[in-house]
Amino acid sequence: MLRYVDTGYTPTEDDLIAEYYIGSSMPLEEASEWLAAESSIGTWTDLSTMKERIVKLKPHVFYLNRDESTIKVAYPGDLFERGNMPQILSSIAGNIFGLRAIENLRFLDIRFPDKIVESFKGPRFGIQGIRKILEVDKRPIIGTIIKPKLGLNEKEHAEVAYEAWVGGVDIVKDDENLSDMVFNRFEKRIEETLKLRDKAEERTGEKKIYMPNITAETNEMIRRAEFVEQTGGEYVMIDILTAGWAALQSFRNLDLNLVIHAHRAGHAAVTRNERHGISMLPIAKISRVIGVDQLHIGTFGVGKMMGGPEDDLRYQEALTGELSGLEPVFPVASGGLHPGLYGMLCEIAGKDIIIQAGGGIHGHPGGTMSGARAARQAVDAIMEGVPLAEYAKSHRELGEALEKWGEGRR
Ligand code: CAP
Ligand code: MG
Repeated sequence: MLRYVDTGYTPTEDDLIAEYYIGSSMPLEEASEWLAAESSIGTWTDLSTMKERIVKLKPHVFYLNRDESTIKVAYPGDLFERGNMPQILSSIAGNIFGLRAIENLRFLDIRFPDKIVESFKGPRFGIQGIRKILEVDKRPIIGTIIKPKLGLNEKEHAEVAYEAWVGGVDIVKDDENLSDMVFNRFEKRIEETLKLRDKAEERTGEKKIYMPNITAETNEMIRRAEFVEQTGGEYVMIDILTAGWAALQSFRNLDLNLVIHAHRAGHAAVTRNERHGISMLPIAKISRVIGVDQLHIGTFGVGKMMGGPEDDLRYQEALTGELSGLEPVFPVASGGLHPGLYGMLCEIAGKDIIIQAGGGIHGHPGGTMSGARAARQAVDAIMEGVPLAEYAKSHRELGEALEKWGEGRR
């Protein structure tokens, strides 16, 4: 029987390395053999069809940590089709999740070899490209999600966006479940909202961005993106996990002149259980390799959604650290944020982030425009190094926000 565990093996630069947690009643070595075979060239028994040439393609389980029950597998690059993310994931994150020999399996991390990364597009704009479009150098980018999530008609949606822009936010985005609805048609919403974006730019003298959610069946998604581009939009948003990796790749491969904002709705179905599924870390790297420009990674433990600061800092590093020379992806913090949390957030995550708040802007006692002012004032206070409570004494809207929601401190 072919053996895959070989702790004396040194991975080459052409190997793809995947790290897993294995929960099995079998000894770790034995479970690793099952995993390595099923994710590459083998199956549950030896084969009469196996050839010496094929054996050269076998992966090596070169690292085993018995205390933590984790392993690292080096897969020869030729096991993977270039530029085909579904094929890569069908191998290293496919059947192995259903093996009877392994009750729990978590795909923890990935290292792509340069040759595979080069076969994908990677981010077209990245942090620098986005800062250039927005003409915002150093401060965090301020965003809002139109709320309620669903229900506003096209004109109401555009008006709420306008108030947010005029109040001081840079970016307005659709919610992840808003697409082409009976009460809010996609094309009309884009037209109305971009019209008011132009008006907001004129009124404020600042660059303003609208991120329409184009998530749909792939060809329809492409058609919607083209409509956005023709109507003068510069950005689109895609729910990358519900749309799927192939759809995202098809979209990115078109090389449209549109920034891609990636929403990760549904990720927790695979990321949440610490003993099973796929960690957000490989999801962040895969998204970057395919080529999103912005990605939701969580609120570093200060907002409404799961995820603590240590984890989110690792996802941030996956988006912005060295990865085969790819542009860094802008990390997006969103979910339950309000101006009173911005200080704590920037202390943890720094200022190279996009901070989004839906409820934390449209729930302001003075309405959306006041909420946007409060958000901008909080960011100004952070940039000037003034404590939020201090700044609020001379900035009414921030004061009202702090009064309603309080200030989070570390
Ligand atoms: C935020 C948000 C985002 C979440 C998703 C929402 O709204 O638009 O979808 O941030 O979580 O609907 O909850 P609020 P994550 O500001 O009103 O909470 O970013 O962690 O993927
Ligand atoms: Mg949302």
